[in-house]
Amino acid sequence: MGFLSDKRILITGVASNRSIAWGVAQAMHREGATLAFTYQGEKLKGRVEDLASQCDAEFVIPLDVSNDEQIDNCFSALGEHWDGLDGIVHSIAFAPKDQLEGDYVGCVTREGFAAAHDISSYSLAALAKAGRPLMQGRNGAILTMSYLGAVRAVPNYNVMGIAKASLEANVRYLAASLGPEGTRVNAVSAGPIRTLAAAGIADFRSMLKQVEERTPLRRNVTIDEVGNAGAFLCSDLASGITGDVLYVDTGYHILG
Ligand code: 0WD
Repeated sequence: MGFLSDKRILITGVASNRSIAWGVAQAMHREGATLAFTYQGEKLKGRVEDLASQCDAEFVIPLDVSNDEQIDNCFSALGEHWDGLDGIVHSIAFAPKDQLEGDYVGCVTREGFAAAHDISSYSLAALAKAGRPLMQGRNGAILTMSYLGAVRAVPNYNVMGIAKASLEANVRYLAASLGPEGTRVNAVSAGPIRTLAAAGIADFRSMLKQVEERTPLRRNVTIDEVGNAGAFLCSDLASGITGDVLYVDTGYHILG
C-alpha cells in the first residue's frame, strides 16, 4: 500500500511526458492515488489521454485556467465522478515569449505582466476556490510549482519571476485561508528542467549548464525527483507542513 492510497487527486499541467506534472502524476500513481487529469485545448487532448491511461486515471477533463466557465465546468465534472477531492496539483505557467528574453525593463508590457500573473498565479487561487467545496474537511492538499526566479533576479526569467513571487505569496495566503478547514497548500521550487514551457525562456541551455557546474549535487534535477517531493507534500506524511516552499533543485538555491 502506497502513502497516497485512498487519495483522489486532480493533476493539471501535463503537456508531454517531459512535463513536471507528469513526474508528479507518476509518483502519485505509484503511491496508490486515484488520479484525474486536465488538458489545455483540443491539441493536447489525445496526448494527455494516453498519459492518463498509463496512470489508470478515471477521467480526463478540459481546462483552460484563463476561462472561468471552464474552471466551473471542470469542478462540476469532478463532482459528478467523485464525492470529494483530496488534492490539486497546479503545474501551470505562461508568459508571452517576448517577455522572457533580454532586459526586463526593456521588454515588460502591461499585457505581458497581466497575462503572466493571471495564468501563473491567479489560477492557483481560482482552482483553490472552485475546489473548496469538494476538499473541505478531508485533510487534503494543494500543490503548485515555483522557481528560484521568485526570490532572485534570474536573467531572462523577467516577468515570470515576479509572477512566481506572487504565486509563492498566494501559497501563504491560501494556506492561511484554507488551513482551518483542513486543506494544506504548498509549493515545490524546482530546478531548471527541459520541458515545453522551459523552451520559451531565452538561453535556457546555459541555465542548465550553470546549475550542473555549480550546484552541490553537480547535476540537474529530474521530474521524478520533483514528483516524489510533490507526492510527499500532498500526502499525510506532510500533515504538519503548509504555506511552505520546498526547494527540489539539487541544492542550487543555497549557493551565494
Ligand atoms: O525548468 C522548468 N521547467 C521549471 C518549471 C522550473 C521550475 C518551475 N517550473 C514550473 C513552471 O513555471 C510551471 O508552473 O513548473 C510548472 C510546469 O511547467 P513545465 O512542466 O516545465 O512545463 P510544460 O510541460 O510546458 O507544462 C506547463 C503547461 C503548459 O504547457 P505549454 O507548454 O503548452 O504552455 O501548463 C499548461 C500547459 O499545458 N498551461 C495551461 N493550462 C491550463 N490553462 C495554461 C492555461 N491557460 N497555460 C499553460
